[in-house]
Amino acid sequence: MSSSVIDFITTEARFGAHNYEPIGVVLSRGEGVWVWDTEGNRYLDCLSAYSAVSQGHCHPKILAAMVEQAHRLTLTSRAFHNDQLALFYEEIAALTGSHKVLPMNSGAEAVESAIKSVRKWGYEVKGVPDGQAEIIVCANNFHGRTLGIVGFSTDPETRTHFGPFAPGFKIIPFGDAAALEKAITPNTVAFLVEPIQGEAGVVIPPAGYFTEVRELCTANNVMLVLDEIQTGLGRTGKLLAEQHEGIEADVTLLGKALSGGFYPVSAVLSNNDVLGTLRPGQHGSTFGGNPLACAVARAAMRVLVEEEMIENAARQGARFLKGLQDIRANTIREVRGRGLMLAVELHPEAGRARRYCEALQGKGILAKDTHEQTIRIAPPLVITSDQVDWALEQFATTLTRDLS
Ligand code: IF1
Repeated sequence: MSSSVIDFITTEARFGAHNYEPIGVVLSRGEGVWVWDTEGNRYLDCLSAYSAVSQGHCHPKILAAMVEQAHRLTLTSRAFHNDQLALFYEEIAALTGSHKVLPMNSGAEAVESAIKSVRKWGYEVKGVPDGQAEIIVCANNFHGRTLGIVGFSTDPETRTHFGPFAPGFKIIPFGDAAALEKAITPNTVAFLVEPIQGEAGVVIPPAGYFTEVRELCTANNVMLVLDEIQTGLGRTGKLLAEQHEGIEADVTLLGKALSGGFYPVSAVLSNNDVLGTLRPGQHGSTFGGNPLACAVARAAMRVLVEEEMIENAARQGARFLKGLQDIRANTIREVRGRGLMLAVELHPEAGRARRYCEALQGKGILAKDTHEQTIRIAPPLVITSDQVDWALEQFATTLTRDLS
């Protein structure tokens, strides 16, 4: 490593809270699927900033929209109207088939806003006694890092020594509809779940699970809240992951790629009166729904559709998944994926996934490990067949080595 790279890393270590353990690379430029480090080395980005850069790094049309808006008006607060918010509402509602939209900033803020809204709906519409609303979530969930959210995490890393936590959450196994049926009570207001568990290592539920979940929620007047912050906007080869299951959520959460990686933009989408329960002064945010965020998100949604990135994610995801499945390596326990949301789980005796990610870096691939044994693979949705084939060669040569 050159001295300048070491300077960046040591300076980060000197001043920064040590809440991440980044791979030893200092990035300075991105374009499409590629990123370059400060020494000019090029990498294929197989993380896409955890699916926030699905449209590819520095997409020129999103950039142009951001620059144009930034010259005109960036932030007004919601004390006044602006000329971008209504257009954002119309376009995201049309794209997702939603009727009501609550614009927020981070994904966690969208999750927290959804929790507040479904509780309020529970008390004011469903008739749950005040303070007794219950929300069911799944083990191994990941919905963000706020205190409310980590309070119902089952991962010790994300919750230890952050308590005390808010009550009102029940945890059931992911993929088990019978467990959901058993957990529902008259005070249950919602079931909050990821269509595919991302941080857990791209865990895909059994076929038919969400059909049963949808029926159970409908039958018990429980709001189905799908956290599509990572799975949404084309990542799994459809606009929303729920479409693979042929169901519709009552509340859908979007974030990350909603801005193409240019700006924190998230949204709570509702197909019923959940968001209708919010009255002026009962919820808000300084930056939520600001004109710059809306202009960026409008461009991010537009290019996703106009450049057929969702269809490409389905095509290239199938190619990538088959290529990974064809790798004959004793290190691989399981390959999982839907669209371009993929993962390779290693056998424990193969050693930590981190070691393989470091070896992949040497082959020009940036990928991230999760939970010790799994390598997540999520390139931008603009990846081409040639780039998939090249990436597969790097994975094959790396995964057939024993780095235990
Ligand atoms: C970190 C994980 C991924 C998310 C889902 C809500 C949020 C996220 C399904 C919150 C955010 C990010 C957070 C980031 C790393 C990354 C992550 F590894 F942490 F779990 F993607 F899997 N719902 N995920 O995936 O959105 O508030 O971050 O905008 O915290 O390290 P956010």
